[in-house]
Amino acid sequence: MSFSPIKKNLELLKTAPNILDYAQAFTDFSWDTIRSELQGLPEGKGLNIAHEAVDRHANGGLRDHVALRWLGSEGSMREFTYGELKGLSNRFANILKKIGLGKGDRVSTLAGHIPEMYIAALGTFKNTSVFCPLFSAFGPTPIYQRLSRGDAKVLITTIRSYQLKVSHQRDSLPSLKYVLLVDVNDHLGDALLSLPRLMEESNDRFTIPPTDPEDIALLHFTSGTTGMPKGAIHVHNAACHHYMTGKYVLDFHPEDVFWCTADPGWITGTSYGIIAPLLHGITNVVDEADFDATRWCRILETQKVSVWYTAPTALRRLMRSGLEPSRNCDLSNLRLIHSVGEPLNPEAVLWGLKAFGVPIHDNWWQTETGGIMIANFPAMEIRPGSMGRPLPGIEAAIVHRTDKNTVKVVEEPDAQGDLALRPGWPSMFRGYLHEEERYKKCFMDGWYLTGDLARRDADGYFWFVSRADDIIKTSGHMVGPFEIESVLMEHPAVAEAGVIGKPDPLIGEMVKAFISLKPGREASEELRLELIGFARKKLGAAVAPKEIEFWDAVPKNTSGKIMRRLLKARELGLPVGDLSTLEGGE
Ligand code: 6R9
Repeated sequence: MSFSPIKKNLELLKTAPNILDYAQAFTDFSWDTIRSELQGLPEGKGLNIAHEAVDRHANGGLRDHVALRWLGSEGSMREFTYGELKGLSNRFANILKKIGLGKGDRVSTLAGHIPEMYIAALGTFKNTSVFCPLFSAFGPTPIYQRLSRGDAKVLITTIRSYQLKVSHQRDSLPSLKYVLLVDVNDHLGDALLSLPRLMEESNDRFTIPPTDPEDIALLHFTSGTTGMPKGAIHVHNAACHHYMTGKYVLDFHPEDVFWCTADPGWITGTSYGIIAPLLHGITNVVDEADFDATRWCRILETQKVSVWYTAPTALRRLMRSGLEPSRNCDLSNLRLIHSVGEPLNPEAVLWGLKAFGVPIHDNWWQTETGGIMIANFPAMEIRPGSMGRPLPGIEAAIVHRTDKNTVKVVEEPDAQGDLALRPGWPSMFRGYLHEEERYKKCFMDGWYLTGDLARRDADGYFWFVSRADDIIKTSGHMVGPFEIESVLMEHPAVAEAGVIGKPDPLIGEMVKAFISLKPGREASEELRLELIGFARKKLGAAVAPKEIEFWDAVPKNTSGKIMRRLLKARELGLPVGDLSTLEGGE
């Protein structure tokens, strides 16, 4: 079913978009011009994200402008101006320096939306160390994987998360030198320190050391189909891309109040929940609480949010809640809604137009791309169900792989193929930490292959088809099936496990596991519940399987790989395709 485009009458828009003519912006675009809109460190000492995001505003006319407005889950509110954020991030950078961290050393956070997380990110950039946030709802196993693969030297977290998820495995994390606790006032040991106390004792002046734009700033873990999570490396120069997309896609204007609902443990929460709005010197709203339909509508109203960046699962939840936001709340400040992370169904786009009085702009990108690549721009006609068109400076194409390890660009409209990007933009990942081969495999014939299948229509709009691999997106969180299977296999009753994403109308995909048991173990409802509990404890409820089904054997191919494609086809009642390589010759 096709849906009518949503046309824009530019004269009726309250604020003139930064890109009025897409084709012209594309032709005129240059990265040098974008770079010249940033300041650079004094005396030509390079480019540092925190200088651009905080210090240059604090030293200029925005010293007293609110940078962060933090809404506590219990109803409290704290504001931080650009001037205050400069001092606090300086203090944090001084702490890192004092405990011996320097360029390239990894600083992890395991905390939700709390002010310390933002201060730590900015202070880490200032010290030219590497910020590596973790999803706070992860259980102990994914946390261990990421701390150990990322060689984290410092972890910032709460006492509760530390005790529940980290302390028992600290001996297996030899790189982890210090844990800084945000909610204790005294040091609990030489390596278990109170962050408030350290902050109090720390100096609020700090000189950012020379920072090469290619110095590593961020490490973000993402999942692969096989193997454990991969650490995507991003550099300080990514700020150019964050700034550019803040300007052209999110369409920031100086008076904007922005709210990004993404969790800081995923890349949207960093690139757009921290960096992009601060680069533009606007006010960034941060809400500590989890999703709640009524609360969210109130935040849009009371905080006078003008630009809102959220995700399809949240929009569908709002849709289901039966609330009519624009009827019950004054949303007269809300100018733009953007969405990312999973396919945004056209019904949600149409509902959004009615419910909020402004359309929802879908956009597409990945942890690896560091920032938005394809978008519905504010001035552009929206085609409900489409991710939009590539950004200026970005070349995107649909390609087919040939059997000679080359790719052929598909010119004909609406043909399905691999979504590919021409590498070279500033926020492009520079590698997977310690995994050169895995990185190289992402490229073919001068293209970066994204792992997504898509099509492009005759007018250059891109339409998402599916992942090309077995990666699962559940409530917008990326989950690697191998990581889940490995945990399930740790249970003494489990012989084999295969994990898939089962389509779900609300959360996009639900994690489902198929399990075969060891000889002598009987499938039962009790064991099923035990396994669900086991997985939740180790992985965290957000990524653990919600459904488990017992099978006599989990299908594998002749080289022993689990055939998730077959599991999924069976689950969906689809033809199972060519099974000639299946073990046992089914
Ligand atoms: C930013 C982020 C990336 C994967 C991506 C694709 C899916 C993202 C989408 C979308 C359909 C959109 N994805 N945006 N699918 N429409 N607008 O989400 O990064 O967690 O690395 O996920 O998410 O499959 O390849 P990440």
